[in-house]
Amino acid sequence: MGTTDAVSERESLRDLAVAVAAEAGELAARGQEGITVLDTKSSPTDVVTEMDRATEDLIRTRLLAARPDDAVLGEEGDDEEGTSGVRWVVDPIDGTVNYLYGQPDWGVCVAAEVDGVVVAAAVNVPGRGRMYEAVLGGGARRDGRVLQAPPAVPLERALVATGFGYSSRRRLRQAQVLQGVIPYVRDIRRGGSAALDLVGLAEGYYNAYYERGLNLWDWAAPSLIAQEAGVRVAGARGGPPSEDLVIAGPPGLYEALDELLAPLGADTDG
Ligand code: LIP
Repeated sequence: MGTTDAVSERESLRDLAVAVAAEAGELAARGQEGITVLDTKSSPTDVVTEMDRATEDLIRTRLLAARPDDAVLGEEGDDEEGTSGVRWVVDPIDGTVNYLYGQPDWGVCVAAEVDGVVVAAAVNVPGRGRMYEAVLGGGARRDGRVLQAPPAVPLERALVATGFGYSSRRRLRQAQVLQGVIPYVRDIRRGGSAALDLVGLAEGYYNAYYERGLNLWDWAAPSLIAQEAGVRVAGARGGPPSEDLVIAGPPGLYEALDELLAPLGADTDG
């Protein structure tokens, strides 16, 4: 595929991601009041609501109606195989506990991979009236406004976002890691949504972010938006982001946070 064709495909995938994330966000927002727990997953606090499932069903229906040969990987449904080389990676409601408690900080995440590389993304945050989108090599925007993350600050002046898993064993370990971080940074924020943490770096709401235990659907879409806004998103020691660890920050600060986390074993359960 030529360069022009590739750019055109990426923009088309972005447009579809934005349209589907917008409709899904409206559905989820309408269903938030009075929502209750439908089921639990990895622990009693790892909850799923009927809106998680209904929102992902809508996203899958719209994506496959438009592009029936694509694959889909989503948090709540079965993997859908495809033949086109495009795979959609979907988190219908990232920040599920925030959503359950009636809070605004949750997001609908839709990312498109082409041959394993995320090339287009949308994160819809209905509670804040914000739509984030990005195309690989084409920049990141929030409601049409170009996003450029602030430059690195020294670690001791960095506001660092992080999150914690759902199992008590991992949370104890993450609290131990946090003891090795909190004395050396400006402060910590725990917002409850990896997606909002990562797009928050693009906005300048935070200087850096790290978390262990994320699934691909938690970070695929927001990490492209952050990267296109100038943020480095990787795993430990410059490796790929993964369930082991995601670290994000502008160049210079990513490396400083990675160096702080390395001896703490932030990418292991001890
Ligand atoms: C959430 C992540 C968050 C993490 C939570 C949870 P969910 O995803 O976005 O960063 O700290 O424990 O995993 O479950 O709301 O889709």
